[in-house]
This record gives sequence, structure tokens and C-alpha cells, in this order.
Amino acid sequence: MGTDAADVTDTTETVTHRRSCPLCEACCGLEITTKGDQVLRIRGDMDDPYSKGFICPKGSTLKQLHEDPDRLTSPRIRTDDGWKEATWDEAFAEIERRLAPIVETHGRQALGTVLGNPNTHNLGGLLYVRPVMTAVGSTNAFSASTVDQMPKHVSAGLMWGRPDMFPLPDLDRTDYLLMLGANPYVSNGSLLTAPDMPRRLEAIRERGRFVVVDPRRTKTAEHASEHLSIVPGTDSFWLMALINTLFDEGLVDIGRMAPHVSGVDEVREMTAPYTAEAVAERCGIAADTTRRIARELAAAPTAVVYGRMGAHTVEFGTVASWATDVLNVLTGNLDEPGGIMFNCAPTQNLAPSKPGGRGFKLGRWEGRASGRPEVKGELPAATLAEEITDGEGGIKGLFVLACNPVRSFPNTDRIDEALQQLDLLVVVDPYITATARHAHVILPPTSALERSHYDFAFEANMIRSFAKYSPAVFPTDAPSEEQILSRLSLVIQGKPIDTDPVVVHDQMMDQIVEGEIARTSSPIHGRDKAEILDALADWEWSEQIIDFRLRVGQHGDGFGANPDGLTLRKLIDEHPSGADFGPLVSRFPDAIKTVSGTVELAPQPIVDDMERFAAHFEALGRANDQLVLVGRRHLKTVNSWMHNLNVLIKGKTDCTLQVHPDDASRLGLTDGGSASVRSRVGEVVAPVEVTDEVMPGVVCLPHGWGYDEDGIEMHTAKTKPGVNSNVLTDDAALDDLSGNCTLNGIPVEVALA
Ligand SMILES: Nc1nc2c(c(=O)[nH]1)N[C@H]1C(S)=C(S)[C@@H](COP(=O)(O)OP(=O)(O)OC[C@H]3O[C@@H](n4cnc5c(=O)[nH]c(N)nc54)[C@H](O)[C@@H]3O)O[C@H]1N2
Ligand SMILES: Nc1nc2c(c(=O)[nH]1)N[C@H]1C(S)=C(S)[C@@H](COP(=O)(O)OP(=O)(O)OC[C@H]3O[C@@H](n4cnc5c(=O)[nH]c(N)nc54)[C@H](O)[C@@H]3O)O[C@H]1N2
Ligand code: SF4
Ligand SMILES: [Mo]
Repeated sequence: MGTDAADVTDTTETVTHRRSCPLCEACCGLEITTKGDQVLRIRGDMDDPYSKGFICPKGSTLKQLHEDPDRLTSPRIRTDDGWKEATWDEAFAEIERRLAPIVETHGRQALGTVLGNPNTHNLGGLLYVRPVMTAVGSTNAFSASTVDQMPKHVSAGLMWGRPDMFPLPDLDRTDYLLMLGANPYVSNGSLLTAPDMPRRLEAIRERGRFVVVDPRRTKTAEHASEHLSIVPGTDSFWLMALINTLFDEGLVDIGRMAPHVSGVDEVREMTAPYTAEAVAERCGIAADTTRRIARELAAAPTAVVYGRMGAHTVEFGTVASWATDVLNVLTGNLDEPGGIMFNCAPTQNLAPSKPGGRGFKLGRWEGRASGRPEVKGELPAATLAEEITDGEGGIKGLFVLACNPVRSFPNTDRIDEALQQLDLLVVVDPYITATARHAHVILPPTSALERSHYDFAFEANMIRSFAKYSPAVFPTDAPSEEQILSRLSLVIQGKPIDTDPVVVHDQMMDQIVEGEIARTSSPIHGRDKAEILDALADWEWSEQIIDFRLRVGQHGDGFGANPDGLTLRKLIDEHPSGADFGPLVSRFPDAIKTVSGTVELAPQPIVDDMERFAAHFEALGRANDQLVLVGRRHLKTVNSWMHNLNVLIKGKTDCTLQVHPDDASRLGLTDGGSASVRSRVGEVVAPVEVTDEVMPGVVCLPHGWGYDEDGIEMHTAKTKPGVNSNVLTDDAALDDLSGNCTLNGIPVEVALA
């Protein structure tokens, strides 16, 4: 091959970077090759000991996202003549100008925050939204958690006293996996960070059994040992029937954890009405199948039950989430290899401690307009619009941080109208989205390639103890999300806009270090704060927090207490693709933090909900031939924002209404034709895909689409806008215990359009 002149003079070096992918919970390792400011190639990092080279088609698109001409690189201010490109000083001055009269006239309770999913994938967002929320200082806190996993927080909080400690299916060691309402072949896993789900799931099928429960024959279902179709919204009843069968057939065997579990007799009573026979028709699963699955779960050497979106975003999502883990406990699979296990991240302190703690409380305050109880300090996303518009004293100033409620929350037309009534809407987002188009000020963060990363959110959900630091590929002087959020918090506090935002970080470090020094089980208990802060002085911002947490964590150097232990410097120098510290280890009973110090199988709020549950069961018995809507995800797009890259959306649109052939012929619908879908709150017209992937009586539409509205500036997405399924989801349909929204099993009318 010849060498041309350009190559001879081009002395720019080719550099290989390692980082983890921030686009979904799998956190796959990427190997990114750059030359100057150009990305030459992105592929799976074969040296990453956790993901071992696995990536999906989205992983390589960090390049296209970085280069996307629609991605904002400077703030925008709304003016009478449209958007004005602004400096950061101008943007914060505008926020100050609009904010002051709101706070003066109505106080801080007229402010609110909305946090979105990408905060969990982005270090700055994850660590620095807290100062913004503290500065806002109102009870109007909303997030994507109540359109997602809140039922799991509630059941974990009630059962073991730790709402953030999710039960992790120990996939690589289990013999039997029962999975409800999840599609990890597409989603790549949720509340479960295990890159290369296909390989891990196929390994379970080879050594044991892997059963999928889903109203659709998903790709995951196709690869399972068995697929059971279930009537949407009925998982809670079916899980009760599995528990009932365990009692009925004498199969309960809790094993090692038995002395640390309470409420078994109450569960026997609570589940008594829900025999396999009683639920069969309502769930669409034959009684002998249900009984067989219960026996299989009990007989397997190790087994685990796992439920996600389809099981949680329904009317009794918390009961479903609770029943899932009751099954794990009653079959002896609590905190055992191959069962459900718990967070063993390197930043965890696993020093022995006594079981018992403060437990978990719900409903410490209520939404002003909705009267709905808070859960984990939040109000339900479904009540955002009414908390702005209804009655006296509503929200006037809203800070939306990495969220697109006009696409992601239920009854989005109502939210769309409500946002336009605000006196101040600040949106931190790289795009002018359906939500950001209503903003007074948009603050854009840097791109994923321009920032460093450590997966504090997802290391807690990994099935191995794994640490990985990703340095920025293209370091930049543009304000980081850390700096943007810190500065925002200062402006909200009423500080002068030229205050150095590092004061926010310094204050946070003071608190973090003080808290750790005060903990008796900490390796730095009783040490001098200044000495610890001094030892971190080589780092700034988030890196200080990463170094600190690694050093006080289970493998850390304890700031000298364990000189060979882990530090951020060591992680970077010795493990650029990540350090694997082995599989999960048992953490109970020490880690149980309920007031009783036991895993509580019959927490009072769940017991109290049984009456409503029974009434719902009765009502289902009277169900007619009403069609119900469920959602789905696609491998190449993520939620409401990854549709702006041609490499991902080219080809036939994925945004179709799936209809079973029997329903299609009854309704006169044809493949490729159009159908109108109407719910209590709205109507959309979508292209029809006739397929027996969905069970009869169920139609399915993905969420996140709908780019055709005026003002959205995502030009590639606009070429294939799709329809917004959250025009149909009902903001009045909630899981009462968690405030989570019902996104699956929405009653709809479908007709030829
Ligand atoms: N009908 C229906 N609705 C659903 C769901 C469903 O299954 N069905 N799923 C729900 C679930 S599980 C979730 S988690 C939510 C997600 O809903 P959201 O919380 O709205 O999250 P995303 O749509 O992923 O992204 C929100 C915004 O973050 C921006 N963003 C991307 N990266 C960054 C960044 O680094 N910093 C900042 N500041 N912004 C960034 C994107 O441009 C986007 O506008 O949707 C929920 N809505
Ligand atoms: N490619 C891609 N990956 C993603 C995302 C994305 O948008 N795109 N989003 C990320 C996010 S924020 C999350 S939270 C996770 C979600 O991860 P998962 O929970 O695995 O994702 P879903 O694909 O929504 O799977 C839900 C399944 O539940 C089924 N279902 C619907 N109703 C019911 C029901 O009543 N009962 C049962 N048993 N099943 C039901 C649906 O048919 C669907 O197959 O994915 C993450 N990963
Ligand atoms: S599965 Fe895809 S999107 Fe998710 S982390 Fe891996 S490469 Fe990124
Ligand atoms: Mo999510």
C-alpha cells in the first residue's frame, strides 16, 4: 500500500481510550480509538473483565452523538423572537431574573425539580443534582423513578429496610430463572447490570431452565426454555398463586435465612384466596402450569424470580414486586449464590454490623394538589401537571434535569399544557426536546466523550464486584454537568451569579468526609477531616468523590489503613479496563435494616392493601373484551432521545402498533394500514403491524417517539417522527403504594383510521 503525502506530514498520534458505555444499564466496556479530535473507531473492549467485548449497536454511536449538529454546545434563552444563543453568564442571569419574583411572592414551595433517567448514567448528574434539590428546598420533587422502578424501592424498603438495595438475580450461578415483564435481549437488563445478557441467559437454559412470562413473544421469550403469555396487569395475582402453591404443597423451605425472616404465617393467610385454580382464567395461565412452575422453583438447586417494567408499571406493581421476593425467600433463595443477592460494589463497606435499623417509611407528606403520599422523598410523576395547574399555590418555577416529561410521563398532552403556564422552566439537556422547547433557559451539558465516568448508580446492581473508571476522551473547557448543576444551585440559593461553583463541591466533600469519619465501621472512623481532604487534593470535582469512595470501600486503602488497597490512581494505572473482585457474597443478616432486624414478609402497608387487591381481583373477573395497550423497547433506541441518529433509525420504522391477527381481522385492520388508538385521556393514529407476537386482546406501542411537534429541534428524528404512546397512558392510573404510574395494561379502543 502506498503512503500519501497527508500521512507523511500527519504526526497526530492514534490513541486508544477505554470507557464504559453510558447508554444503558449494561455499562459495557468500549475501546475508543481517536486521532486528534476525531473518533476513528468504537468497539467492544475485549480487555474489560466484565463485558468481555460485548456491545450492542448503540455502543459505537457515542461518536455520532458527539458530532450530532443538533446537540447544543451553548445555552439558549427564550426571547420574543425565538431562541437566543447565550453565554453561560447570560443564561444564569436570566434564571436569576425570572426566579427572584417567584421566590419573593410565593416562596420556595412554588419551585420544583424533575430528574430524568440519564442522571443515573452520568457522574455529574448523579452526584450534583442533590445540591440543586436542596437549594430548591420544596417538596415538589419528581423523577422518572415513578414511571419505572419505584415499586421495587418500596418492596425492598419494606422487606429489608433498604429501598436502594435491589435484589440481584445471581444469573451466572442460578439453575432456574423465572422472569416476568422484562426483555433483556433488547433492554440489556434493568436493575441488573450484567453485560451480554444473551450469553448469560443461554447459559442458564443450558444448565437448567429459564422461563419468561410476558404477553408478547419477545426475543427473550424466543430464547427461553418456556414462554408463558400472561394477561397484562395480572402478574401480582399469578405470583400470589405460586406462593399459595408452595404452602399448599408443603414446598416452603427458607433454609439458612429462616431465623432472620418474619411474617411467614401472615403470607400464608394473605395468599390463601389466590389458588392456582382461582387465578387461572384472569391471568390466562392454566392451573397445572402454575403448580408445575411452583414445584420447579422449589425443586431447583438454586432458583431466582425477577420482574421488571411489565411487572412493575401496573396497578399493583408493589404487590407484584413484593410477591416476587417473597417467592425468592420461601424457596430458600434469599442471599444465596444462585438466588437473589445484594450490592457488593467495591465502594461498599462490608464490615460486620448488627442487623436492624430505622426501616422505611412512606407518606411523610402529601402532594398539595393530588394528595398523593410521598415515596422516597418524591411525588408521583403522574401528578406533575396537576401540581402546576390545579388550585392555589402551584409550582411556578421548575428545574428539569435530564428529563423529557413531555414524552416520558403519562398523559403528556396535559404536561405539555402545564409547562407552558410556568413563570420559569429551566431544562438541562443537550437537545431542544418536546420538553426543552417550552424552556425559558436551556443549559446543555458536555457530550459523553467529553467527560469522565464512574458507574456509581449501576455498580450497585452488578452481579460481580466491579470497579471501572473512564477518563474523558476529549477533555474540554466547557462547563461540566458538575459545574452547571453547582452553579444552578447557587443561583437558586440567591447567591451572586459570579460565585465560584467549586464552593458547592467543597461543601459536599466536607459533608461526605464528616459522615464517613463519624461511622464506627469506617476504616477512617475518628480520623482528621483535613488530613483526608488533603489526601484527595490531587483530584477535583467528581474524581475526589470517586477516589474517596474507593478508598473507604471494601477493597480500599483506607487512607493508609490498608496500604496495598484500592485508590483511583491504582484503578487507572493498573486496571484501565476495570477491576473485577469476584462474584457477589452473602450480606444478610448484617445488611438487614428493618426496625425488627428481620426480613419482613408481611409489611403492614402491603397487608393493608390486600382489601383493595381483592376488590381488583373481583373486578377483573367481570372483565369484558376490552383491548389493553402494553409498551415495548427496541434495541437501537433509548427512551425519548436516541432517535436522532441516522445509523440507528434507518430502515423501516419500529414505531408500529402491534395487533394480533384475530383482533386485526375483527377490527378490519391490515398490516401497513393505520389504526386510531383511543384511551381515557387521548388518541393517536399509528401504523399497524399484524403479528402473533402479541397475545389476542393486547396491542403494543413503543414509548419515546413523537418528534413531529413544532419546536422540537432534532432534525433526523423528525424524518421518522413516530407517535407518542404517552398521549394514551393515564395519569389517574397509579399503583397506590409506590405512586408508580401504570404504563402497561391501559384500556384502549382501536379502530381503522
Ligand atoms: N409509555 C411508557 N413510558 C415510559 C416508559 C415505558 O416503558 N412506557 N419507560 C419509562 C422509563 S423506565 C424511564 S427510565 C423514563 C425515561 O424518561 P426520561 O427520564 O425522560 O429519560 P430519557 O428519555 O432517557 O432522557 C431524558 C432527556 O435526557 C437528555 N439527556 C441525555 N443525556 C444527557 C446528559 O448526559 N445530561 C443531561 N442533562 N441530559 C441528558 C435527553 O436528551 C433527553 O431529553 O421513561 C418512562 N416512560
Ligand atoms: N434498547 C433499549 N434499552 C433500554 C431502554 C431503551 O429504551 N432501549 N431503556 C432502559 C430503561 S430506562 C429501562 S427501565 C430498562 C427496562 O428494561 P425491561 O424491563 O427489560 O424492558 P422492556 O422492554 O420495557 O420490557 C418489559 C416487557 O414487559 C412486557 N409486559 C407488558 N405488560 C406486562 C405485564 O402486565 N406482565 C408481564 N409479565 N409482562 C408485561 C412487555 O411486553 C415487555 O416485553 O431498559 C433499559 N434499556
Ligand atoms: S448494551 Fe449497548 S447501549 Fe447498553 S451499555 Fe452495552 S453497548 Fe451501551
Ligand atoms: Mo427506566
